[in-house]
Amino acid sequence: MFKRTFFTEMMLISILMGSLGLSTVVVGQANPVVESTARVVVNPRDRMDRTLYSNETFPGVNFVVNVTVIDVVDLQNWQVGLNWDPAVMEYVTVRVPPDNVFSPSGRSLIMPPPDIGPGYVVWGATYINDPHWIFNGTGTLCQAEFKLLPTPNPLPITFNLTISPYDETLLLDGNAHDIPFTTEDGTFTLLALPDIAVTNVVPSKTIVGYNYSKSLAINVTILNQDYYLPNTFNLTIYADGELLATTENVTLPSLNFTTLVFTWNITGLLKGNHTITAVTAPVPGETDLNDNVRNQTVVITIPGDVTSTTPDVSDGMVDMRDIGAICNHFGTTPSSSEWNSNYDVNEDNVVNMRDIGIACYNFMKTDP
Ligand SMILES: [Ca+2]
Ligand SMILES: [Ca+2]
Ligand SMILES: [Ca+2]
Repeated sequence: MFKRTFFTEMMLISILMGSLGLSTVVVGQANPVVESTARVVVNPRDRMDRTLYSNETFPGVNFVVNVTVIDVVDLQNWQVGLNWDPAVMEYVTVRVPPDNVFSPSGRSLIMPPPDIGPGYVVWGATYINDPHWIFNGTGTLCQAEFKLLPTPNPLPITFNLTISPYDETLLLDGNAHDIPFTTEDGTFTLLALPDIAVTNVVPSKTIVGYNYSKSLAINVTILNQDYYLPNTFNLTIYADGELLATTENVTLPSLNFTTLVFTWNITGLLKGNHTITAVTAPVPGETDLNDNVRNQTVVITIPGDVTSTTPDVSDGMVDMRDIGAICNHFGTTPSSSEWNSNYDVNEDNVVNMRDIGIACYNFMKTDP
């Protein structure tokens, strides 16, 4: 572990260097007895509610805490030890933010490499005090970054980020004397947030030759984004705003997805844009509802109109751009890496001269 003596020596060197530089600091001067009310506190950056949400703190996603000193007088050196349960979170880094307590001094900081171990980090900073400058007041000492680890514990769980006692956490004045302080540990609660999402709506084709399809297969993928718990969802599919299908009471383990297939009868649909909408009803306690709805457009157009100046987007006209695009997919089948069902105009699972012939038949026709 980081030894207090090491850091104290470093600060004495700092003071000595300051003295050699004609600092007004007198080493050994009696420390005036001041009733200190300084506090060192841990709190999450930008999260004063001290709550971490599982959908923001998946394992691998980092969060940052501030270590703040409140109402300090005559601060020139600080050292902070932080402790945590290594089964819950993992150390990433420590840093001093640009607005840290020593930034008004304009000096380069002297910072030893942090002492890092399982469930703890000890770190500190000071500066060459020449000319004399000290910090008074309230400000950020440093920031520590962690990432949350998966936990088998039932949620919610509460965990602490604890400030080490006096041998590892120090506030020192310009004469390397201790500034008394109290500490406030950080307490965090990780909540299970149920979250279901429609992640994909994939029709068998997105560009349909008018009168060539009787129905489309619609693949809808649902993901349980809840990191910890299974969720049971109901899914409703709409076609052009009309109810097409419902599926109820499908249970997904945490972080698992399923793909459900629906059939959309498109017989008699007119040319133009048509919309498939997949909606999962909120599961109990769910707050992120933006991803519960997903739309997918299907275009019904002149057979052979498969592209435009925007690749793979039809424009209601068959020209050489379309014929060339179909030719570029000539010979492809569903097992081909280049397969794109939109180029199989007649839907016989191969792009060949039949598809090119259909496009040629409709050459330079426009819609409607
Ligand atoms: Ca959701
Ligand atoms: Ca076109
Ligand atoms: Ca074909």
